[in-house]
Amino acid sequence: MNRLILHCDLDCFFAAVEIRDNPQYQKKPVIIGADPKNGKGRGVVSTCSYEAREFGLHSGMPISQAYLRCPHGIYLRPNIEKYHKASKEVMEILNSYSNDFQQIGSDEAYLELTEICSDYKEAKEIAFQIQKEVMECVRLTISIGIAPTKSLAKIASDCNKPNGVSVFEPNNFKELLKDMDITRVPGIGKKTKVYFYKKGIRTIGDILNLTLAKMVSLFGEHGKWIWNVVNGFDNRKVKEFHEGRKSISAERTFFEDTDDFNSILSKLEDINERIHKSIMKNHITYKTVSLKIRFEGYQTYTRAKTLPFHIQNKQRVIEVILDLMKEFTKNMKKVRLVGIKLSNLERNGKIRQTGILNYAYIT
Ligand code: TTP
Ligand code: MG
Repeated sequence: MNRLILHCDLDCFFAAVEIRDNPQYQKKPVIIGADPKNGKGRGVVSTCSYEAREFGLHSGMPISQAYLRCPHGIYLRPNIEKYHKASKEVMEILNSYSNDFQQIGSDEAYLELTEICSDYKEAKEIAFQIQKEVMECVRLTISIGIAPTKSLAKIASDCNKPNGVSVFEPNNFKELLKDMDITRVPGIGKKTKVYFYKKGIRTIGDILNLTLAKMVSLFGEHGKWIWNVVNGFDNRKVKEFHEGRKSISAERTFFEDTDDFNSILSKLEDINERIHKSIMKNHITYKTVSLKIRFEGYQTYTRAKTLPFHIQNKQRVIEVILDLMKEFTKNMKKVRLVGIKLSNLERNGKIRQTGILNYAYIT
């Protein structure tokens, strides 16, 4: 139960991209989907802006019905290529925060931060940092839920849209959930909710008041899943380390661009510490160490060094990184982002040792 999982979900994704690229659509009801043809069109709404949602419009609604409710809306056909590019850019940012990353569809992803953050406060800081980076780089807002399980994180990310961060901690999530409508639970949609309502179950609190046995007797296996979700029992992993993985990396953006060497070094040490938690847990050794550095104005450089054989040595990584930094320190501009990547991985690889405590590195 003391895991830290983030669920990130872009706000009204397709519509947000169109509004980003056409500022005249800001604060207007924007609907992406089929051509409404003055109310006679066929097809459905893909998504719509929050202003359009105030008229009752939503994904999947027939476009003709949407037009009836909101004839003055801005109706646009989807531009899938553009959304694909934005999605890729956002996912790259999200993936840079954790190697345990799982993309769902075009605008959602889970990140496991259990080994990366020590507490919920730290996870919340990362969530704000992600929002800032997504806004700066892709100019979109993203809502983030933080919780001890994947399903609770998904419920949380939906609680404070748009551009929200919601945190469910192990000791308070039931209190936060209890007054919510059962449709907040993934797996209870508009159709299924009717069965629950018929039994007098309307809020998540009503489910929390039932025993597992009662839920199973009422709704079978589905009831068991729902009961487990709201009670925080969901062991699904975000992503296990897999043999095919080519690298482990992490990067961080500074809240303010800096040329202070100590802050840069401490950020690098922090990143190094975090990736080594995963490295050690999965018994991985690596041979190539890469530095990524981005300066103000977005000039980005990567530099790598391949060692003569595989190692697992935090200190050595920092030494290599400092070595790779040297070429930039002469006329150092302000730094915006730093990252470390370890590649040429081997699982359960042999680590050469010289002393009892230190892993060897021979140049
Ligand atoms: P969602 O994340 O479900 O919706 P959203 O991002 O538009 O809105 P929210 O702020 O509530 O997260 O889906 C992501 C994109 O997928 C959405 O922008 C459009 C597309 N989509 C469809 O084309 N058809 C659909 O039925 C749904 C649900 C989504
Ligand atoms: Mg979304």
